Amino acid sequence: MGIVFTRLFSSLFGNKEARILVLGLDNAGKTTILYRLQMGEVVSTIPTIGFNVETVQYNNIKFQVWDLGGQTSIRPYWRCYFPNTQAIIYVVDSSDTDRLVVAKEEFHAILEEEELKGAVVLVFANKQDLPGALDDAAVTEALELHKIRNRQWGIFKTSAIKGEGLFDGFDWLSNTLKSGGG
Ligand SMILES: Nc1nc2c(ncn2[C@@H]2O[C@H](COP(=O)(O)OP(=O)(O)OP(=O)(O)O)[C@@H](O)[C@H]2O)c(=O)[nH]1
Ligand SMILES: [Mg+2]
Repeated sequence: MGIVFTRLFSSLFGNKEARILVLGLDNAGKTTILYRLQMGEVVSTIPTIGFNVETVQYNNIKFQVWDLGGQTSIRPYWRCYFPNTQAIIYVVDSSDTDRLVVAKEEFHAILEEEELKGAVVLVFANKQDLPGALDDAAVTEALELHKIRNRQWGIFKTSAIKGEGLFDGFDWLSNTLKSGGG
């Protein structure tokens, strides 16, 4: 199909494409979430050196999901992936309370980035199945989400291992993107 016809076809049926970055500290559960979304299964992961990218079709949106490694030495490379991003999914290990301050600092550094000014932000308070995990209200406070200005954001409690909360987050994200966010 020619490009014009493809575009017309897509707009008639509400198909939209979105480029999503999944960011967060190492061990937060980013890769587990990516494959849970894509395959509906828990896969055993190793720390990501570089990135994984998969396409996830959900709610008439074709999400191109980029999962980047979160280790300290790799974080400076996140910015190479910033251009043309419609949404960021920021994943937090809600049980790793010792590193929430670092998670907050990395998060607010991302929000400052010029190239990500228009991106919608979805936070996953992950690992809710673990004892001592902070709930969404506590993670909201720890990440200082209320300081966010001029941007649509949402937070959802998830357990990637149990498959809970991920699609609630994606519902919110697809509705937000369809209504013009990102
Ligand atoms: N209990 C529990 N463990 C989880 C959950 N999500 C991920 N994990 C585990 O946390 C560990 C790290 O998960 P990954 O998905 O590899 O983490 P990552 O954020 O991709 O880490 P990097 O690639 O190093 O940035 C693995 O042992 C996962 O099985 C969850 O919701 N609950
Ligand atoms: Mg990973």
